Amino acid sequence: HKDTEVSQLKERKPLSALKKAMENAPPARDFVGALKAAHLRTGLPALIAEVKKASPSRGVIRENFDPVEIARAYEKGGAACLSVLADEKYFQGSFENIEAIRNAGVKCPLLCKEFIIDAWQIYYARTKGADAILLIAAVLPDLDIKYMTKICKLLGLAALVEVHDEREMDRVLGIEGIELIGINNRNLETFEVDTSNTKRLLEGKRGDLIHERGIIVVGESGLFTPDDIAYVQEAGVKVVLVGESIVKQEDPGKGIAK
Ligand code: IGP
Repeated sequence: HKDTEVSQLKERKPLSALKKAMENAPPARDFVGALKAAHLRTGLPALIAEVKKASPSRGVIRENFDPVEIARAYEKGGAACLSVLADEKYFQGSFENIEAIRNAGVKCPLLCKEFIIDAWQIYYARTKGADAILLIAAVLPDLDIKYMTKICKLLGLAALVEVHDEREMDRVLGIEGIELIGINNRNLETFEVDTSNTKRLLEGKRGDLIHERGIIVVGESGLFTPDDIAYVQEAGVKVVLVGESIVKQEDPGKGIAK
């Protein structure tokens, strides 16, 4: 993702303007708390429902895409939190979508889905009303993950640190203070999905360590059927992140189990 166009970085607002925008932003809400509460209430994996128009592997997933309408349907359907694509180039998302959903009064906490490569983007996401930030281990050195999770904490944001293989999982487990780890079942280079990825990465010592530390694991990508959800739950996840299979439904909130 070297060539990811990070439009917000091209037009960096001066720090004074950014600070002011952060002060005026609606306060950060408890993303992790919402996930825990939903899981406790139902005994099922809590759902992070993704607002996603298109993807590099599938092209346009939903033609008449209204982010606020989709977000409202997810909330009504029982999603605990939402993930909102901000990346423009590959996913046709935007930071304005985050802002619009937040301003529409949707109560589910919002994860900003952007390729974060510079800490400045975290502050920017906060000005748009984000409650959580995705940090992708495949594109960030350990030191960056360390200081970016600290910045998130200082701003009251949750950090979801995403891994897709054992090597990345071990790197992330070597960093203190990580609360949320996402296991991506999609290989970011080949786009292939394999839900057994989640299971493999939670076996043995890694799973024990995650359990001991009380880290919450999110199963991400390629989850389509109740069997898929049951499979990753069995593997140890308490939260799932689902996009395609629900965003393409006529009523995106309908299939969600409360
Ligand atoms: C959702 P799916 O297969 O349900 O649409 O996947 C989500 O996991 C996926 O969009 C995703 C993603 C990412 C997108 C996971 N990690 C990083 C962009 C960047």
